[in-house]
Amino acid sequence: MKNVFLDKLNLYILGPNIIDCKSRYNEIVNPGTIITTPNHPGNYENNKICQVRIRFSGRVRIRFEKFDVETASSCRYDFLEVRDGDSSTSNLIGSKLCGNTIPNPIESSTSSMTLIFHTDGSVVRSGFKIVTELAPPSPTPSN
Ligand SMILES: [Ca+2]
Repeated sequence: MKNVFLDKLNLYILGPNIIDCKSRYNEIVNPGTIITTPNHPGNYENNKICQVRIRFSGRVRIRFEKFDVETASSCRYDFLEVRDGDSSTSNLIGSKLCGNTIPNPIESSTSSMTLIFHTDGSVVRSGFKIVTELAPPSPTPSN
């Protein structure tokens, strides 16, 4: 399996990158870096705010390989936020993510993306495993 091989290769070269739960938060600059929640595939911990910034030479795409985050309406307990830029206040892409359905890949509009993972005081799951990729350039608008 080509993807399995590449993932293993990247894991070997770059190492897994665990989303950082205390500031100053990590920054990822190498496409192919894998990001997981702490202790994945074991459960994450309660009461954490974790964050990582991804900054590439072009647009960022994240692809979810594993995703299991406490399910709640409006994802009000545990959630992952994907922000379109280099900070936790950049525009949110889509809505907060939770539950156990693998989300579709997400792309940034510029060369950076920020992930924020938040957990509340009870119920933990195995979290996520994300592969970072360089997205193709945006199609030029036609007019
Ligand atoms: Ca929880």
